[in-house]
Order: sequence, then C-alpha cells, then structure tokens
Amino acid sequence: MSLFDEPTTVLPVSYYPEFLSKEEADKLYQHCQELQWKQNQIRMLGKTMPVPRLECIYGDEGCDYLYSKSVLLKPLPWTQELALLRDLITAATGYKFRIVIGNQYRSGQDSIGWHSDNEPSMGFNPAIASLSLGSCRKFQIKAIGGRPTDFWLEHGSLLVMHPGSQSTHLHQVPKTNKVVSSRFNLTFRPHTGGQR
Ligand SMILES: O=C(O)CCC(=O)C(=O)O
Repeated sequence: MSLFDEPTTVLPVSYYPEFLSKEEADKLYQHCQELQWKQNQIRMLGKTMPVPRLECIYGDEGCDYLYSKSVLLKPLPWTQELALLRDLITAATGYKFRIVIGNQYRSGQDSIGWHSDNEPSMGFNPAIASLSLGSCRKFQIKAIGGRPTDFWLEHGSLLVMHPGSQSTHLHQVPKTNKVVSSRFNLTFRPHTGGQR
C-alpha cells in the first residue's frame, strides 16, 4: 500500500485531551450530578419515544433551543460553575456561547445517533465546544457521504467543532455493549434567536 492510497482527512475539529486537570474534572463531574436532568421525548417518523440519554440546558434568559422540530429545551440560569467553564472555554477558543446543553449517558446503551447541530437558533455556522466528564466514550465524525473518524473522549477533554462543520459533517456517540459507567457531556453553543 502506498502513502497515496488514503487521502488525508482534514477534520474541522480540534481535540484537547487534558483541557481540565483531573482534579478540576472530578469537581465538575460532581457538579454535573446536581444539575436538573430530564428524560425528554422525541417525535420521529410519526412515533414519540424517549431520547436515549438524559438532557439539561442552562444559559441566558430566553435562549430556548428546539431540535429535531420536536424537543424544546428552556434554559435554567447559569450555575456559577458552568459560567466559569464557559468563560474558560471562550478564553481558550475565542468563541462566545450563550447556552450549554448537557447530555448524561447512564450506560453504554445511552447514545446519540448521526446528526449535525444545524438548528437555526444558533445562527449561521456555529462553533460548538464539547466537554467530556466520566467514562470514556467513542465519538465519531464524518463528512457527509464519507467515512467516520473515531475520537475517544476522555475525562476533562474538550472537542471543538469549528464554524462550518455542522454543514459539512455529521457526528455521533454510538451505543456500546461494553460495560461503561456514567458520562456527562456539556456542549457550549451560541444563540442568535435565528438571526444569521
Ligand atoms: O456526547 C457527545 O460527545 C456528543 C453530544 C452531541 O453530539 C450533541 O449534543 O449534539
């Protein structure tokens, strides 16, 4: 096989495995256990079913977030810990955020399927920063029509999806039959109320 058989894939993401120290990540994991998690219902293909993970949302007042035309998330006010983390991520990336959506994966059977985060409320070409805490899970990203690249999202890591990525790429956290304990994921997002 020659070096030229596989084209190099340049992904519109950056991954920082040790964005937080172990101590900072442990503290934030504990804080996440106290957040207001909800079992939301999603409507797909004419059926209503539970979302396969728990969700929460915190952010600026009025920054409601509707996804898949069926799940409406209404932000609670920022906790001090989440606001500090938002500011830390903004200082590191230069991107500004108005909401954070949390995902709680209780076991390997909790997941999020292939999707892009292209909801109009985030405006044109949003940057999304995704912080992981707890069990390591596989995150896959692929160009639409392309092959997936895997990242193993570690405790305290940050994955940044840069502007444009939601138009060209899909991502997912697939189910796994391996025994994995709880994982929290916090996705910091902009909110423009639909203005581009
Ligand atoms: O849990 C993750 O790492 C990804 C979450 C995600 O894809 C999303 O919230 O849109």
